[in-house]
Amino acid sequence: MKAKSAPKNVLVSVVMGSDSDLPIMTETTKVLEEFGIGYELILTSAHRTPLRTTKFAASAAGRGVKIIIVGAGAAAHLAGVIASQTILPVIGIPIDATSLHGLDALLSTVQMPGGVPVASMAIGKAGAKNAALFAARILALEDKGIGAKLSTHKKKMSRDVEKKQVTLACRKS
Ligand code: RP5
Repeated sequence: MKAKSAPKNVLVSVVMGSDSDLPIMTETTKVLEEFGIGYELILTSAHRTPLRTTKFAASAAGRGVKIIIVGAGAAAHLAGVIASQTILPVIGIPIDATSLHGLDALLSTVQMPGGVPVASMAIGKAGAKNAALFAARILALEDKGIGAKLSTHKKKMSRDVEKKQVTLACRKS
């Protein structure tokens, strides 16, 4: 875990339960980088390092973090455990890490008891990407620069589909 205070520009904590989650969580960090949103990477586990997890969750808001993104697989309690110890918005990414292909992690992440919200994304890479975009949408409420980047991103997606349509049409003829 990082030192007591996060660097000034860190708005998002990107947390994962194991370094084996990194290939998926890279989808999150790629988008945060694209949007110029400062983040920190935190490795902690609800089950293997419960005290470290508590220390992180309890200190995040005080260090200036605004949003916590959490990826975990297996019986994925990490996002919920963190959400139970902070009032920051927590976005969970279920990761496919067992023979249940992420369904275990999805249910553990999404089926939170009333009173402790976790915004659960889809399993795997799409969820990891969307977690960063969701964080950007929250930050855009108070940051016009990020809002402008989101609008540009949306338009680009639309243009890309149009281009693919042209490519498909050419292939057919
Ligand atoms: C969870 O268990 C982690 O988030 C990871 O997805 C899964 C497996 O971890 P490793 O056994 O690969 O370290 O805590």
